[in-house]
Amino acid sequence: MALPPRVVERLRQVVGPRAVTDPEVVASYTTDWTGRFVGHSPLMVRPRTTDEVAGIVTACRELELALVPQGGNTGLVGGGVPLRGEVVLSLTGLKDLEAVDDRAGQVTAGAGVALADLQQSASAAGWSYGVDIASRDSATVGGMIATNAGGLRVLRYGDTRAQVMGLEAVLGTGAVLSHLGGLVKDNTGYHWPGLVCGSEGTLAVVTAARLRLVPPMPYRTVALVAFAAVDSALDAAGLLRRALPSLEACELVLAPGVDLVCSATGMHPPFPVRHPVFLLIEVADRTDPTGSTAEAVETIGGVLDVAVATEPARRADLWRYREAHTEAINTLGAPHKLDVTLPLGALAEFVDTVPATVAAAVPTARTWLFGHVGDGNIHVNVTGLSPDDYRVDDVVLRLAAGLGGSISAEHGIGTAKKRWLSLSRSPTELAAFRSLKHALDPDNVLNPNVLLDSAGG
Ligand code: 2HG
Ligand code: ZN
Repeated sequence: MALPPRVVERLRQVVGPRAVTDPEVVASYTTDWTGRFVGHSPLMVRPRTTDEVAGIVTACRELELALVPQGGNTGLVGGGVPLRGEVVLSLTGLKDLEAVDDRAGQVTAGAGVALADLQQSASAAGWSYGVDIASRDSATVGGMIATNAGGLRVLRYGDTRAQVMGLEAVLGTGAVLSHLGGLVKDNTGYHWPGLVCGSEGTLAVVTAARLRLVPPMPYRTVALVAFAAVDSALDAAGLLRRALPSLEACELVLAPGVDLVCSATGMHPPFPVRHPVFLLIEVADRTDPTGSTAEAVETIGGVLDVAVATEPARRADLWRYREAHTEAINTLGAPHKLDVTLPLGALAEFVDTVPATVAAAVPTARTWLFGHVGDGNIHVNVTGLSPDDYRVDDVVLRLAAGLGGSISAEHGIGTAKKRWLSLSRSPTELAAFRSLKHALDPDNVLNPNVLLDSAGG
C-alpha cells in the first residue's frame, strides 16, 4: 500500500531523493537471494551517513512505521526483506572505509562496505580479515554483524562477534551509540558488540564497526580427501585439527552434492571413482604447508583418495566443489535452509539420520548436506517443498535440538525459524531477550517481525 505523501515528504526531509517509492526499484529490495522469501514495501530509504540513519529511525518512530534494515541482501532466513510491508532501510550507502591502523591491526568500516572490499583493503595494507563467506562480493559489514556471520574460517579466527572491537549503531529510539575506540581490554560494563552481533537488526542499526585484522598467511594448501563414511571423515577432522595448527577450513561435502555441483557448473568430478564423502581442508601459513599437510593426511585412516592444490587457480577449483553447493541447489528451486550446529560427538548420527527423517515427513523432499564440520555446523538444504511448508523444518530442527545442537549456527533465526527459537533458548532467556528489545527499541520500529514474535513470543 502506498504511503501518504506527507509521510514520504517527512522521510525525504532526511535523505532527499534517496527515499524511493518507484515500485520497480523497491521490488529489487523485497525478495531474498534464494527467492523463498518474497515481501513487499511502499518505500526504500538509502541513507549515506549515521546522522541520516538516526534521522530515518526517529522519523519512522514518530510515524509509527516499521523498518527492515538491509545490507547486501544475502541473508538466508527471511530476516532482511520486508515480509509485512515494512520500509526497507538499505545501509549500502554507508561506504566509508578508513585506512588500516597498523599499530592496532584494526580498521574502521562503514556498515555498507562489502566483505570483498574490506578483505582487499586489509590485504593491500599487509593484513587479512578473519571472516570469509561465499557471498563476499555482496555481503556487507553491517549485515555480517547483524547476523554474526560465521563461514569458512571460524575454526581458526572465530565468528564475526570475535572480530568486532567497537561499534557505532542507531538504537530504536533514534539515539546514536558510538564506542569505536577498539581497546582490546575494556571492562567498563556491557559489551555492545556481543549484544548487537546476531541481534538481526532488532536492537540497533549498525552504521560502522571497528574490526580486528589478522596476519596474512601467504602460503596455502587445499586438499580434497575422500572417505567411505561420515564417521571416518569426522575422526579425520579431529586428527587434522590437532596435527595442523594452521588448519583454516575443514568442510564436509557428500557425493550427491558434488554430483549436483558438477551438473550445474559443468565441472568434472574430482576423482575418476565416485567416493561417498569428502573433507575439503585449507591450511594456511607463513611458509609452504604442503609437506606438513601431506604428512598429516598420511596419518589418517580410511582415506580413499586425495587431491592437493597449491596454485591459486587449482585451489579455487577444489573450493568450487564446496562453494558452488548453494547456487547448484538453487537451480532445483528455492530450498529450505537449516543451518544447524551439533556437538561434534553427535554430528555423524545427525548426518546419517536426517535424510530418513526428512523423507518420513515429506516423501518427495530431497535432502542435501554440507558444511563447516570443523566447528560442528552442518547445512541441511531441502528441495521439493513449497516455501511455506514447514513440516521438514520442524522435524530437522527438533532432531538437531534433541541431539544437543542449536537450530542456527550462523544464518540466524530471521522469520524462518522464530517459531522454533524455544528449542534453543529457555523461557528465562526469551524473557530477557524481550526486555532488552523493549529497552533499546521501545516502540518496536526495528525489524519487529524477526527473531522474537512481535506479540512478545
Ligand atoms: C555456506 O556455508 C553458506 O556456503 C550458505 O552459509 C549455506 O546455502 C547454504 O545453506
Ligand atoms: Zn555456511
